[in-house]
Amino acid sequence: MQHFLSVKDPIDIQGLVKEALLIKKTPYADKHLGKNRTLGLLFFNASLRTRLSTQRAAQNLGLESIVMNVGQDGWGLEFEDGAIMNGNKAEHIKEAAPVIGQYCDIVGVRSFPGLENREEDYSEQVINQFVKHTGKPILSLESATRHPLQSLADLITIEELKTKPRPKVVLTWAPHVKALPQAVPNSFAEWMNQADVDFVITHPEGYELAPEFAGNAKVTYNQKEAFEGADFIYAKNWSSYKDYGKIINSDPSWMVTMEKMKLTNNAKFMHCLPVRRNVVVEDAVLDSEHSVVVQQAGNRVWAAQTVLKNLLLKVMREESPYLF
Ligand code: AN0
Ligand code: CP
Repeated sequence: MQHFLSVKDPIDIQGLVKEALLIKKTPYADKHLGKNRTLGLLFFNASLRTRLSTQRAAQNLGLESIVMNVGQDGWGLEFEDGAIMNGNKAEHIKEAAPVIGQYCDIVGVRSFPGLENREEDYSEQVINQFVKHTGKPILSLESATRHPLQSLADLITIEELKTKPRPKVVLTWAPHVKALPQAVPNSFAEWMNQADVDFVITHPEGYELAPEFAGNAKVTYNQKEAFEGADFIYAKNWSSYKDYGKIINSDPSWMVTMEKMKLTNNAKFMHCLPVRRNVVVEDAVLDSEHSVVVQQAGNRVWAAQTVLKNLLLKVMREESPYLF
């Protein structure tokens, strides 16, 4: 694995999940792997889980981490090639990224989409420019269109909790007060389409995900029908891809309720968090045995640790091929 940006980077996702479950059992087995190495974590947006779980994962590997809220504390960064920088952007990515690359062995980047220009967001300009100019492995901490560390943690959670070889997994759109990215559902769909699950997506009309992410998943506008016999319900809000970045429907009847959970096969309720109670999902579900959101967030450590270990091994192999 050269970088970790999408489901396409790991060679074998089932192997990665197995490795993560082993690391969860023996978290300090690789405590010396990261000696004298540094992970940089750059945040253009807020975070609780990604920031803390990735730092904890680094710590378990003996890696130092340095964290910067670049969106808040750094110089305004320019990403356009050939820009005349007479506005409010003080520094170009062409200098900033290789400078950061000299301080770090691996660099994590969180950068949400602007939700105004679909082509620009889906070109993944920000994370791709870090890939191009940093000279070090790049770890996505949620980019404009994907959140692969979340999806790996989700797959680990499904693997731990499934009660049959091929569970029914339902991704359901749910209401929200703000226009949110498609990154989490895109990524979840991309990973589920590669996993051994019966995958169904349900949302109101107009919330279709980009075809390259929805893939061959079954899609239905009938939420209740989707819930029938489900083993996992994964709720998430997203803004429209078609009418880009817009809230075209915030129908509260799409909230996940206990009544709807009764249609399922005693399903586990999943959400990447943060979640707005009684908007996305009602208290009764989050406070019930159905909810596995805390365990799911816990698995972010093992997802990050597994990916960091693989990136670190790749760096070490390249530096000293005779050692391997
Ligand atoms: C973000 C999103 O929907 O992409 C981050 C989720 C991990 N959520 C919010 O902004 C509420
Ligand atoms: N799920 C997730 O990525 O949470 P944070 O935004 O708090 O990092």
